[in-house]
Amino acid sequence: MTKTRTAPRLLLAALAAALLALTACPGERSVYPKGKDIWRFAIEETQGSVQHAYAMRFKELIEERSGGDIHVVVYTYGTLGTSDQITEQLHNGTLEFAMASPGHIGKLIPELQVFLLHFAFSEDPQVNKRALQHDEALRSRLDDLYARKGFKFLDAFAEGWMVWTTSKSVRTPEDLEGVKMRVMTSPLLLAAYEAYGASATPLPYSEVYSALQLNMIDGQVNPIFAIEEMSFYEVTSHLVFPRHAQFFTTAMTNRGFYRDLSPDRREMLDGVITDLHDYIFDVQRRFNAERLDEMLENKPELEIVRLTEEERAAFRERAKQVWDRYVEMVGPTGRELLDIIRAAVERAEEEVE
Ligand code: 6CS
Repeated sequence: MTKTRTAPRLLLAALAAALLALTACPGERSVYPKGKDIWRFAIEETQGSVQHAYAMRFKELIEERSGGDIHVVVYTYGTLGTSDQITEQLHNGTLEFAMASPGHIGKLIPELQVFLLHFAFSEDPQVNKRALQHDEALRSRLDDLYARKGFKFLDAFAEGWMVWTTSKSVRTPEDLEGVKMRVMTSPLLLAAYEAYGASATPLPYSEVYSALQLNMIDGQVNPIFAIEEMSFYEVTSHLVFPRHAQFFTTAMTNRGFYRDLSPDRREMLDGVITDLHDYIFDVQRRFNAERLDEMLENKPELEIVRLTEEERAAFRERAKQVWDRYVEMVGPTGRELLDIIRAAVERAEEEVE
């Protein structure tokens, strides 16, 4: 967020505020109810997604626990622009809450690209859940990183295993040679896919379907629920399961807004965020299982490729150089966060056993 762009930013903020007053997710009233505090929450995904389930449950709990004094408006992806634009609006204070996936916000907070490293977290989603939910060293480090940019970190959670959609079978890094893979817009993802020989193409989420359809890219990577919900499977022939990484996202709020909340409201909000962690873990697991079945029902000719342990090892080997690249790109604070995460995962592994 540079300081030199104040005037355009104010104009954009005014436009966003006008849009915010007029638009809302279907099912919402387009005019804010009178006499209630309005909390606006923008997500990076469409209806029926994991983030949508999160935001709708957030709305339900906040409205209930505030005794109806707060009205939450949820903005689905596209309503207010791309992920980068949502982040900007949260920073400006035209939104109170937003989802921020490291694949995009990693441009602004480079350390967060640690969440994009392959083979860096546990293969047991329960272990990662525990580390993200309970490890104080990790959570307070994340809080510092968000604070430096004017945000308040609320939570981080996984939305499922990343799956490649490709136009051919991929079992080795050589199979990815020259394959144009769409990635999110954080620079580390270029290094991650280039280490496998692929040609990484950063694009906003909203442009992926047409890029696949027009053969501008050969593949992309996302969790199963997203591949179904965004219809990427319609324009792909193979679903490849390398289990190299999970899709992580974070929920955040405007720091000034959080600071100015009354102690009661802050406690209520913190409680809702804590309760959502368990809720969303079950939702993502269910969505990813159900949506795979749905896709196969709609398109039985989809080829499913599940990599063996031996095949995964070849990718793991190449991924290690990207960990070094991450430290080179981000510097000592990146190294520190990587070490904190590895230690948090190790501790959680012992606790989950
Ligand atoms: O690929 C993306 O850009 C997006 N994927 C998901 C599952 N959520 C948000 C993110 O922007």
